[in-house]
Amino acid sequence: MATITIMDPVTRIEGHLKVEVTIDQNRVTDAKCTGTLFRGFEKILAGRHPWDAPILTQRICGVCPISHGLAASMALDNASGRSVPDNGRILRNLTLGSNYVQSHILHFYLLSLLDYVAGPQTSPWTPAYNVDMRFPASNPTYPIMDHFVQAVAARRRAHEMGALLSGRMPITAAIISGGHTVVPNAAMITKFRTQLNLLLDFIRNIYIPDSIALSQIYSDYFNIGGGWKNLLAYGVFDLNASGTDKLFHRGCVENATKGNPNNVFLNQITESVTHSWYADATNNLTPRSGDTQPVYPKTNGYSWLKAPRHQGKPFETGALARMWVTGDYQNGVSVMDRHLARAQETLKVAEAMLTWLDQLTMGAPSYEQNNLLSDGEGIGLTEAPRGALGHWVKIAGGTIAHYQVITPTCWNASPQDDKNVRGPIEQALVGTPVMDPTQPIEVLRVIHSFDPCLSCAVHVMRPKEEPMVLEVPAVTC
Ligand code: NFE
Repeated sequence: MATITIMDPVTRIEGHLKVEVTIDQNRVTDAKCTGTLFRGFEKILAGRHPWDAPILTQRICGVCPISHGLAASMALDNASGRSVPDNGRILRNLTLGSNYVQSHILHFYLLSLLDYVAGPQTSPWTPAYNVDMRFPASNPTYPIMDHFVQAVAARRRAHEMGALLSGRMPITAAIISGGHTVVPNAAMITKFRTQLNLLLDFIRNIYIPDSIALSQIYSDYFNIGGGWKNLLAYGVFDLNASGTDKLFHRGCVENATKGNPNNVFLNQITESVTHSWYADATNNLTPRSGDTQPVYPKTNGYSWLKAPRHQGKPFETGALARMWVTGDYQNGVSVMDRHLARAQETLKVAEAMLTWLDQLTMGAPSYEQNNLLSDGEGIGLTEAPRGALGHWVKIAGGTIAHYQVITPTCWNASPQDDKNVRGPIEQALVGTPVMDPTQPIEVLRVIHSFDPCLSCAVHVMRPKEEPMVLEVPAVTC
């Protein structure tokens, strides 16, 4: 007899996700992903000064704020026709690269590994499911728990590198429309290079071997969690001023097709709200004309996430999609392929950062001054660590008239669309074997392989209590 298991909240992700799976004869037969909070940043931005967008949208999430600051800045660059000097482009890449490295290390060691290794029976490793833990925790020749602790230090190092170039992390005021506010100097670059080399040691000698060891011990997970196998990337890390050359390319593939990817058609990206708590009048709009009109409760609605589609189809985004579209990794689409592609991407980005450091020009500007924008429209497309990220802005009379954000997790954790087609994580869960429905560790492994961040996808909540008024006392100096 089929049983329904509800995981609410799913832990060791960012933000609030509820997943409901139907399990029949020890196999998942249906799945529903629910984003349980309303984000509302599109509403917050309306009427604000355009230059507020890179600052405010970074508050969407503390894990990938750099990507939001960059996407907002790129949208404003695009709207104003502003160009970014080479130093600005490279500093943006280095800041984002630092954020990628910290995010991927965080994901593998702190958010995912404990699905495979029984950690010490103490907080923060407990409570936890305790089935099918094949990765030995205390093997003297392979001290995975030592690596876990080293990963915390490595992640801090990556944050410190970002802070060297862009001020306090994780959220920075340094990435703005027109470039980057920092003028590089030799001391800064030397310190950054020293930290990066230490980080590269960790990635090459610890993270990559750990990801390979995991994939060998759990090789069955190359056949679990594939889903639709449609992959999409906007591309990221501009290598020239026009952005036509990128470290990771733009493109998409269907059913894990190898070879040259297809084009991404921006006017064929739409968001279905049939199963989302938004007004049906806004169904299947492109983000250029999309709207954020909450309707709760709603018949057939089960998530605060909309359902983004390209040419009407669901697409997975993330490190595997980037690596696949660029031709760096085309082994397959599965739980273990996501982990391996993410680890290999971390190395590729860190190695590229070393070369970018050499391309900075001391004393050259990082920012192009330009007139204040009063009317215009722009799109900022980049890649956050978790995948394709887009910001769409319209400006009228000097303020933001319209703003829409589609995050990677909105693509990945989307609910069903108007044709009742499941989102990527939902589909990846179908067919997953579950040994013990009371401890569905296999379900958790599939979900975690996408590295979901529901903070990015949904954010603002209204507590039941009365509004709280905070008075900030005057400061006398
Ligand atoms: Ni909150 Fe984010 C990333 C973005 S995921 S972490 O990476 O954009 O939706």
